[in-house]
Amino acid sequence: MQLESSDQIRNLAVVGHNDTGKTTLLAGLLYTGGVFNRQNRVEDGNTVTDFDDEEIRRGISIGLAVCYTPWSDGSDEHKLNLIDCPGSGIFVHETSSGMRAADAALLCLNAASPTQVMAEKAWEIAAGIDQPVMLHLTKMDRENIDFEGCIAELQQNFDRMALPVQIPIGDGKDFIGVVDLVSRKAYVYDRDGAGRSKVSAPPAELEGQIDEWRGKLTEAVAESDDDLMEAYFDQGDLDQDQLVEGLKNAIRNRALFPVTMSSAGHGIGNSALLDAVVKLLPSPAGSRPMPATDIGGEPVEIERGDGAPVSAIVFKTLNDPFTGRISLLRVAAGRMTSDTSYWNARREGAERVGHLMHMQGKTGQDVPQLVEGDIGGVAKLKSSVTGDSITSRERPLHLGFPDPPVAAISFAIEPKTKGDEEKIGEAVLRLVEEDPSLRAGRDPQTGEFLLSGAGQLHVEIAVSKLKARSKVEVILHPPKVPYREAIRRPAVGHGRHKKQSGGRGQFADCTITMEPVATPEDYEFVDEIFGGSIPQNYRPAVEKGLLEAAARGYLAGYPVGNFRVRLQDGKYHDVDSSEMAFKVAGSLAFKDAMAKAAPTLLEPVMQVDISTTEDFMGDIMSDLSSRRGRPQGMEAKGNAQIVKATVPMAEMLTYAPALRSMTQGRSSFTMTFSHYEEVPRQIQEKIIAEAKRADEES
Ligand SMILES: Nc1nc2c(ncn2[C@@H]2O[C@H](COP(=O)(O)OP(=O)(O)O)[C@@H](O)[C@H]2O)c(=O)[nH]1
Ligand SMILES: [Mg+2]
Repeated sequence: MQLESSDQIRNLAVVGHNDTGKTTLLAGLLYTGGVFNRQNRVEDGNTVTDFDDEEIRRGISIGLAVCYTPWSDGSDEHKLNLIDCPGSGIFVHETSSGMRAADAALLCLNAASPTQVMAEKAWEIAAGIDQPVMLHLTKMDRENIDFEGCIAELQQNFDRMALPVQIPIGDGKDFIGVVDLVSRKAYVYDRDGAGRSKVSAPPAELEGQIDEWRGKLTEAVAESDDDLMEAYFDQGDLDQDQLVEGLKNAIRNRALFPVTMSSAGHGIGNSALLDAVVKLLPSPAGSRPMPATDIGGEPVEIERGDGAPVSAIVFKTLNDPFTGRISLLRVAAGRMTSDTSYWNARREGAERVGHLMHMQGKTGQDVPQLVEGDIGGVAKLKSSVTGDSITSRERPLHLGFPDPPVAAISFAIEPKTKGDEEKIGEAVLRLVEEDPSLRAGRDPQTGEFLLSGAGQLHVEIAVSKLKARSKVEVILHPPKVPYREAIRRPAVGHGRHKKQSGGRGQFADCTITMEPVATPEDYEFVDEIFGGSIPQNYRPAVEKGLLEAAARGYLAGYPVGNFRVRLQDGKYHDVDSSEMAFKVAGSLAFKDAMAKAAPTLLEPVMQVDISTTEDFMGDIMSDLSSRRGRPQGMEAKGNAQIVKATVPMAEMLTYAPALRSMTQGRSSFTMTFSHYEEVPRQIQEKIIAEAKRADEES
């Protein structure tokens, strides 16, 4: 569709918990808006926004997806860009990315049970970026829905100023439509799913309710603005224009949160919702500019309007096996045109934008331009990835974008077929590009290829995608813990390598002292040889042999790290000594010293921050202590409590699912490496015994 100005656009992030009916609602709105001539269903796997194979197979939204519908308010045609955001906590980065690209959030809440974790998270994200929110009650066709109770719950959970702008007509199976409180019109629907209504006068028996709710709305609007307050006192009411304009402003300023409702499964409420979005929610031009910093990192306000320099954020990268790579863009300022060269400030390079598209899920329709505020896609960008800004070369800047969360769980991945290692690396790289909250890389110590994400399901889905797209199958297992070995006291070690077998023999002899130093990373080699008991050119060979032995470990095969070596004495032979012989002597001296230096095992200890609520605190603390955790204190942050603790990594490998089931998904955690610490005696013995067994088996 052709667009002239950003007043015609509404950008809406559709957010809320899993299973509230968001994807169904969007499919319904596209039907109502005339994009499709039928209601597509999640069950049939044909919705526009759940297009990924994994989404269809699992019946849940995993990645954000965009679609749009035209909608007219009677005089002007509008383009409603709708971003379907996943509703499970582990994909919260997708949700915050989608919200960043929108000007308002449509927070969907199951009318039968409106309090849900992901709704709370989305609410917090909206508050953090100062974004207007429309609350939307879904599945209004369900039995026993208590509308007034719902509103009270929303006011308690979210904001006192959560107020209906519509009320339901009928309930349960008899829910047939809504009354728009602002226009006092009734929208009544057939249950055919098309979602286009007959607009009529409201049923007489609802008049009392309408007056009551409209009164509350009017009062709240008056309360949000001093001038309106004055008018309200003078007139005893607000006139229609005052109410509409005041309501729009209050919504934009987050002083009021309008509540709408639907039964998308039957198309009831669709057209009323589209009307409300167009009438009440801000267009890009009426929204605050997207946050930005200049290339020096200083905050700047972007210029908007006619002739403004172009800036756009890449908020998602799709990698479809058939359509290839598509970057989703939100234009923050200016008018972006096809076949134009722009600039990527982070890469400091030109970025050629080919065909711009309006997107319905993964399908694009070529358009010559994207006007300011619009959302669209572009194929095959050369270098820009999710989170990058595309701007004019003259006015480079960075648009604000959420950082991916720290990964909560890691798995080691291994190809089922030997030799697929390289293929995996390539394919994983593409996945990370699509989903920046996945991390991948080789652990330098254990050599394992690690794939990390926000939760087990997150990593499992990545593995399914690898299989489906790149035809590589991998095995997942918990990562190896990178233990280290260390010494606790100084010791002298002697190494002598002597072999006489026919011709030329081998001879080397050295004496070293090993002593512990504070941190595992520290290592020092001190040459204390006076005179020539070992000639200069052989001394590095001693060090080399010793270091190779240290890397192989002494107790259980883990590298030894926290020591200083003094090379003190030795012997050599004019003919039989060689570098090789001194390397062997060095490794023998190392082993000799280790045996006397009270060797021990060290384990990585993680700093763990758990965000939870008061009621789960007791369970979390006692579980942490069973994991050898040490509490470091607590901190209140809004409604949440942050529990801080240090816990050995070995005890945290399966923490994500444990925490989820312990707290019904109402907690999250982050984990970063803190320091190395000695493993308790008994556990050491087990690890050493296990290493011996593995060694014998191999
Ligand atoms: N009764 C009823 N069920 C619905 C309605 N909308 C969606 N559903 C069902 O709720 C389930 C979840 O829907 P979906 O759109 O995938 O929710 P999402 O996870 O929020 O995207 C599906 O089985 C839908 O068929 C509705 O209006 N009424
Ligand atoms: Mg969905």
